[in-house]
Amino acid sequence: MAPHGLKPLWEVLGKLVPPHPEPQTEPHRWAYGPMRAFLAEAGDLISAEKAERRVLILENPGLEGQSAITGSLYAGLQLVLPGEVAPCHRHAPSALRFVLEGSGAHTSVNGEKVLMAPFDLVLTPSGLWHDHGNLSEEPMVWLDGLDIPLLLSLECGWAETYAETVFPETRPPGDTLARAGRGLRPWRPSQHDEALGDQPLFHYPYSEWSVSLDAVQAVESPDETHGYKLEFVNPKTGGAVMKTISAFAQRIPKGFKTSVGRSSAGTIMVLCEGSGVARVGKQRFELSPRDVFVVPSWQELHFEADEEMTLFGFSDRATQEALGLYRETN
Ligand code: 1HN
Repeated sequence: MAPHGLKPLWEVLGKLVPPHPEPQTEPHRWAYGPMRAFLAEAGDLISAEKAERRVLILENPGLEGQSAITGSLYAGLQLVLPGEVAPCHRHAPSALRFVLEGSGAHTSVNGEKVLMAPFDLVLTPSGLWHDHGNLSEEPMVWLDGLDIPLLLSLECGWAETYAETVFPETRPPGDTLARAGRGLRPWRPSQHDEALGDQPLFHYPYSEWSVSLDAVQAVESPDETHGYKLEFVNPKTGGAVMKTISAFAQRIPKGFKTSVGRSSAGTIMVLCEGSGVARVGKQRFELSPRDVFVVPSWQELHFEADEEMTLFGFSDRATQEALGLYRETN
């Protein structure tokens, strides 16, 4: 049969439709120090402009050769040195940046510069023009998260480069946050706002999201499974920050041990501040600030905070929710 393009289902049925998720994705932790050293070496070898994006891919050991950190998501560590530009392009995949080091470099989204500081979340949603630049004096390092493996599986991606290196400035820096952040929106959306579709906000600064965590922590006792956990939302839809990717902030108080939880969303997490242990399936990760780790779908996760832990995470939960597939237990 094989030469005729036919295969017996009964030999693979159990693998195709397992009773619960059986991800190829493995629990894994990338310690920041070694990653940063390799990235610095890349900085000596190639410019951001020549590379187009100077990035080290965080490839999951269970997904070798796939440039994927989970079945549906890609992650990479990007370096933009002082004075550099990463040229303008746009593409079907949606991207988020989570800043790990440096202050004052920018991503420009459709000509609006977002000035970045440590632990800021910045979005470049599907189809919007974006370039990066660093007019500060320090190297800038961030974690990129994109839905590339998802789009590859759908075989629906596309990309274009812009005719110039940098998109012309359309709005002053900080404009997106002023117009669509802090619970406000324009009474009458401008043409510019409309060009952004369902994505009015690109910037979720740490100076704002950490205050929200502090506030809930001050009045509530921690959830057994999650400690304190807040989801970043798109103010226009009230839903996940992007159509395919969800993002959240989490706090585990000093000395707290969470009970075991699991969800169907493959999740990438970053420890921002504090220290402690994340147990993911059979793995035990001792975490230092800026370490990245992955929690594959349906793997048990729990935390033990030695010092108060502040974490950031993103996942394909938005995709799964949109398709009615998301599940969690605790
Ligand atoms: C991309 O556009 C960026 O804009 C980073 O910084 C990583 C990986 C694959 C495809 C596009 C960026 C990317 C990417």
